[in-house]
Amino acid sequence: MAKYKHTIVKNGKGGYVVFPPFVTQKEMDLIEEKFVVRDDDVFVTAYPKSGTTWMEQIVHLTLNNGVQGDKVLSEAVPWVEGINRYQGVEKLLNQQAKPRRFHSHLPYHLMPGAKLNLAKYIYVARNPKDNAISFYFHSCSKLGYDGTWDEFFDLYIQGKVGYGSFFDHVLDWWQASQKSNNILFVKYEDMKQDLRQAVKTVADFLGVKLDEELWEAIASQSSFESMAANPQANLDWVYQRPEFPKHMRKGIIGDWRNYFTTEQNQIFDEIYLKSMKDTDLQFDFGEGIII
Ligand code: PPS
Repeated sequence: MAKYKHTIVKNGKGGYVVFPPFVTQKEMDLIEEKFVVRDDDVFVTAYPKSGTTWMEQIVHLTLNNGVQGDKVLSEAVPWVEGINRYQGVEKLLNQQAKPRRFHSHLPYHLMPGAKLNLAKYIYVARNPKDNAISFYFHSCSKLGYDGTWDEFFDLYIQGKVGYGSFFDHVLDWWQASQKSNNILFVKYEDMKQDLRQAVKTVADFLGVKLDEELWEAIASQSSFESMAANPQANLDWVYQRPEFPKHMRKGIIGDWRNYFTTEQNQIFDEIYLKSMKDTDLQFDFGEGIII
């Protein structure tokens, strides 16, 4: 089996979780030690490949009066786990932007301030079949993974990919969101179905009043087509392998049908139903399948 590079960190619940190799226990300890959360901080958070960048764009434009500005999105809404690797502690925490805004893929129990409701958190979730496909392409294009889809599928269903099991991640955030007004839980598929409404929901959550013009400007600059054509959003990654698609790959619901075999679909459905049996959370898998 192809090697998926990873590290293992403490999951904040007495166990361990698989992380991408560049987010080690060292970064997590640094975050715990240095990251002082402010009550007006805004965190965009998601299991990887669920629409994080999309929500970063909406939040950034909403808090920036619809103006994209000079910075690339990953600097305008910096990455918490990049505390050591990219921006460094000072740059991450002493942002010019007010309120400060961040993005992260951390599980609920590791997210700065989340358990104490110290800030605002917008969590984006996506149906796990499309998520797995997007994750596979991301792993090949940007993380140097050279395995097949079939091999990746096995890793994904075992939670042996970066940030661990989809189900643990999403369900912890979902349960927390049911008990907290500080967590807005948004689904990728709902954003896809009605982007204008998603923008409104986010603006309301952040306490930003939208007039029609601003509302339209944010929605239009957050469409897949706009973001794909925007080099500040559709970043050229240093590690990007050119033979694979860029970050804005397809941006659709139901692409999993082009890759899942019938057998993989059966295996996945069993795992899905078992993992989701105690929750009222449902996902839209496209073509009217909502489970
Ligand atoms: S990452 O690397 O974890 O931050 O990736 P993330 O941004 O969470 O997810 C990338 C997928 O989101 C899609 N995307 C969008 N879809 C629809 N509309 C818009 N505006 C949009 N922006 C990003 C992106 O295309 C990736 O999904 P796939 O299925 O791979 O295309």
